[in-house]
Amino acid sequence: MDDHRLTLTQHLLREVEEHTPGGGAVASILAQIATACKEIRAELAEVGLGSLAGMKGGVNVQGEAVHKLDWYANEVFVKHFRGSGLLCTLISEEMEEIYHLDDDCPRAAHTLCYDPMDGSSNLDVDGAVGTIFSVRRKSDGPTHGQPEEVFEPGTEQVAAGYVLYGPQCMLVYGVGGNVHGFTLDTAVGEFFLSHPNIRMPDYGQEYSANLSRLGAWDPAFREFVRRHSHGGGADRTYSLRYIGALVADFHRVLLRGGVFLYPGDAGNPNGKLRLLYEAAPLAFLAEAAGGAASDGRERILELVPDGLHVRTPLIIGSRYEVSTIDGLLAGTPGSEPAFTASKGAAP
Ligand code: FDP
Repeated sequence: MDDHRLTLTQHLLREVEEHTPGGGAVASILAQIATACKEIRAELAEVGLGSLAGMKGGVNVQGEAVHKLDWYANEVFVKHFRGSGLLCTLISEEMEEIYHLDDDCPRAAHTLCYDPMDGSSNLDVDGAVGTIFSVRRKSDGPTHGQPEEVFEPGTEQVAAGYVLYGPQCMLVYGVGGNVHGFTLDTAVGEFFLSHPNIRMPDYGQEYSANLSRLGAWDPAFREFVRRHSHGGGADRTYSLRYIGALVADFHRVLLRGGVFLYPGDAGNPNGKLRLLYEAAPLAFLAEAAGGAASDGRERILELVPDGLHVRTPLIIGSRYEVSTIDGLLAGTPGSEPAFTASKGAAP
């Protein structure tokens, strides 16, 4: 029996160094992220009993209430990268400004955009939460050290991924057009390869959205939900699954297919989710796994941010569902059948 288990570190050395320009540095960054996330996971396991339960007080740059763990997780990232020589710049949901690691910059060639604690409203109910990350090359041009350094499309990301703190702790990363998943063995304290070469199904059976906002959405989204609910007339009906933590909802879509959507609405034309450290990294993974991500008009990966914390509508998941919704938004619902899923005719 072959009981050899590939560790994340072994995998990074093999995959990232081989397939990514600057691979050694990128592999080291991803390994350091994994270490930071193991520390965060350990704290999460204790949080009900410890001093980090509850709200910190105050609001973040998004005007959202800050949980103590939002703040803690951000500090863990800063601590793990300061002095590492791996990153020049950090851009976090929890920091209004770009954060420079000046002493590291001469050696470092990359910038990290991250959401250290995604879905933190789940923390008080022992629900799943996550961390999202995106690695870009630092600019050596005139924008170096300025926020404009990351005002580039998501196609410029060299690696992206997330950690899901659920019943199991999973790390999923993508580089060079491949996506791989790892599960933490808590007894050993190491991530082991559990989901090699993840491919998102061409279509699924579930959709994920905060339906309480349905009345304020573009009618095209309402039409998708109406048609694909039981009795709606479409050949395919979907079940609704909504965890309320983007990482957890996306993870399900990545493995099982279907679609997650967080549209804009009249009061929030760009929706809620942030481009640089939520939508773009997950779009990078979705496309690498054979899925798609759009804002309803354009690929998420082609959107160019004009601020560190800009938001974007997000439709992400299997190609069939994303193209169906894009078709409804464009007023060309007849375009749906034009997409033929490779696993057989899209129903
Ligand atoms: P949270 O505010 O709890 O951090 O990005 C933030 C996020 O969660 C996502 O993880 C989640 O998908 C979304 O907001 C949930 O928003 P709604 O409460 O509007 O459904």
